[in-house]
Amino acid sequence: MDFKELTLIIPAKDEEYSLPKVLNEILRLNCKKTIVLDASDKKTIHSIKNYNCKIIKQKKPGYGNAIIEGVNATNTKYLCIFNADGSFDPKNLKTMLKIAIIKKSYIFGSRYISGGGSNDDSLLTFIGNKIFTFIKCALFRLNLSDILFTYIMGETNKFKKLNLRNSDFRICVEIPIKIKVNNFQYTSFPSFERKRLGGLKKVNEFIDGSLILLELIKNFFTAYEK
Ligand SMILES: Nc1nc2c(ncn2[C@@H]2O[C@H](COP(=O)(O)OP(=O)(O)OP(=O)(O)O)[C@@H](O)[C@H]2O)c(=O)[nH]1
Ligand SMILES: [Mg+2]
Repeated sequence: MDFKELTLIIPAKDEEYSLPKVLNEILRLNCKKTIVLDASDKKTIHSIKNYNCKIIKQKKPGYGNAIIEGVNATNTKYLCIFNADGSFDPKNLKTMLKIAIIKKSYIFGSRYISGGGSNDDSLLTFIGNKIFTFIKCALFRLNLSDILFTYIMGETNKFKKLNLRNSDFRICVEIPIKIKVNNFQYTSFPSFERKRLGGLKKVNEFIDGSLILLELIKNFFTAYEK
């Protein structure tokens, strides 16, 4: 198995306290690393000037656009969405890649299966994550235990075929629904969510939570496939 065939897409906005530590941790991994930076963010780019990574300044704002632009710029066979805040444990990457290759499937890191967990969940996010995952899996018959973690690895050409459109955090629900609609294989892998290393979270539980819920309902009626 060759890490050279993997690109980590690292979306980052105001992560000057976390991203250098994240890069230190993954420095020795022989995969490509593409940082997709919010265009207004000057501090993060300064904080990583000594690291040799590909940096893309996103053209359109929002987390979703960062993922879309990162996917479009990737030319390795596999890619993985990898947060810049330290919450994703890189020790999972090797096994995730192995499974992606053997099963030809997308891998979803999951906090809520045996072997996974979280240091970062509050009671609110724990309950919210459970409810959203339940609603989504019931509505779309998806067999996933954690839809909002977004530690997702898969084949780059299959990501490109999803034709992702959401500019913000709603892309977290668009990805698995479209994987299901396209009949692509997917599976879960236990992962432990660590606390962010520094800086502030960008997700607002109420605003983004409501948007995600509305997106789920909208998709139930319009479904991307119809
Ligand atoms: N390029 C880019 N990255 C973003 C944007 N919004 C969020 N991110 C990054 O996306 C990742 C996920 O955002 P977080 O703020 O960690 O969201 P979260 O995991 O719900 O929040 P925490 O619980 O604090 O970790 C982080 O690496 C952010 O820096 C954006 O608009 N543009
Ligand atoms: Mg985070």
